[in-house]
Amino acid sequence: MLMLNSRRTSPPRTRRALGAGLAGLLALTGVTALAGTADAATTLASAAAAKGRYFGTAVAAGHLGEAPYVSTLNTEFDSVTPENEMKWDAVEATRNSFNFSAADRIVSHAQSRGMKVRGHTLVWHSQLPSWVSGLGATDLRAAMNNHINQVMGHYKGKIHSWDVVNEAFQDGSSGARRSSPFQDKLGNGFIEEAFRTARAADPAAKLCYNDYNTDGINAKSNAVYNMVKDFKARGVPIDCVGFQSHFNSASPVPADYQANLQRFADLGVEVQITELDIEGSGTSQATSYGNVVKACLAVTRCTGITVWGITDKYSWRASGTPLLFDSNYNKKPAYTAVLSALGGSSGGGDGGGSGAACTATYAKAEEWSDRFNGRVTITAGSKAISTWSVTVTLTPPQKISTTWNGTPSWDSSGNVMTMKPNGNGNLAAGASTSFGFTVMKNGTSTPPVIGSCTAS
Ligand code: 9MR
Repeated sequence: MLMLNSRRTSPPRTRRALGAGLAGLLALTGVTALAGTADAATTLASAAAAKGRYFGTAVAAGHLGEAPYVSTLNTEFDSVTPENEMKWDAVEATRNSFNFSAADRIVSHAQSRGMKVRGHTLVWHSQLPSWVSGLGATDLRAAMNNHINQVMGHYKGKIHSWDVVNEAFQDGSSGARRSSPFQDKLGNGFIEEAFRTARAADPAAKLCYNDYNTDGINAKSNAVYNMVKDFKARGVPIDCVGFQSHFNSASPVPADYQANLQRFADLGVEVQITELDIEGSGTSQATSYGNVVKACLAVTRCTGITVWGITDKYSWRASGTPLLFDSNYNKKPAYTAVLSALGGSSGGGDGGGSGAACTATYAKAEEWSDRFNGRVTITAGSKAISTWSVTVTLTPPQKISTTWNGTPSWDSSGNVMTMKPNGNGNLAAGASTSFGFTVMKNGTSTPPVIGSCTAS
């Protein structure tokens, strides 16, 4: 017997006549599954935390108004790195005139949810305003130190690790420094100076050197290794080395990845995987992701992993699919591999399932011009369950007018509904139940994102 449920908690929902819900209910027969979103029993962040690590992602402030983006961020990650918003051109486009508005949005989002923040990045040859490149040595030194002081000062106490200097070494076999205004005008000492200034600006923040193509043992990573060794020997403040870990078929995960992380860790610095993405798809991508996570877990001083974005649709690799969630925020096999390598358990979908507490699958039912019905089917895993909980995230300005066969509650944004049983919590192993709802489109037909199914 289906039970109609029009109970609402804050904020108030649009109310519709009972008839709309009944019509939708009837239409729920013969539905077509749109997006399989069966979910993990736990999340990347909680699985990583159980291993003493953080699991982060690059975030763009411009996407923080997109409900599924935010929902995935809030559910799965416990550290964020502003993808571009803290770079020199973003915060100090004009000399000594600082604009922190976009970066502040990310930091306050993270702080209000207890997430850590990585600072990226203070001294880098790229995304550098032309006024900086045009300065003479004396002025450039003053500008660099002022930039570090102002930016670190603004975020003092809020950043767990700063990429103080980014990408200062050349690719290839030379092991030489990269030509940049800093290198060319201030000489080799600019990195040391930046780190000393940074230590004084926020003594609590960990100070990292960050680079790419340093993931395996090679000429470039040897050069960075020698610099870190020298810094440690001379007491130049450095706490961590970031390994960006941008991989593709031409630059796969190196066989000596773990050994390379370990040799840096043995110098007495933390190692962090800072910008992970792996071009590809399916099983091979998943295997590579799993190997990266296993390498980090095998190195005691590898303290966290950050992927360089949440969803493939916003990756800097415009035509690639290098991330853990596809363009519709569905979990990819790579997600399942990462969660599994972290010791988490998948709720099904892309390759998981055995022993899962429950899975949740979304299907769209009847659609009208102004609304559509959705159904979520909950299936118990290999054990009987007595209750379940699933989140349904809408894209604003959508609203839900009616629900049935569940007990809804709402978050403060009004976009995320948590559905719990309404007399249908007891399921034998492998048994299913479903709940339904009517979405008022308000101009947007985007399907809702179904979050983690948890059960007990
Ligand atoms: O993902 C970033 C992209 O949106 C920017 O256009 C690009 C500009 O240089 O920077 C990207 O992020 C880079 C990061 O800051 C440093 N390491 C390499 C990253 C990918 O290019």
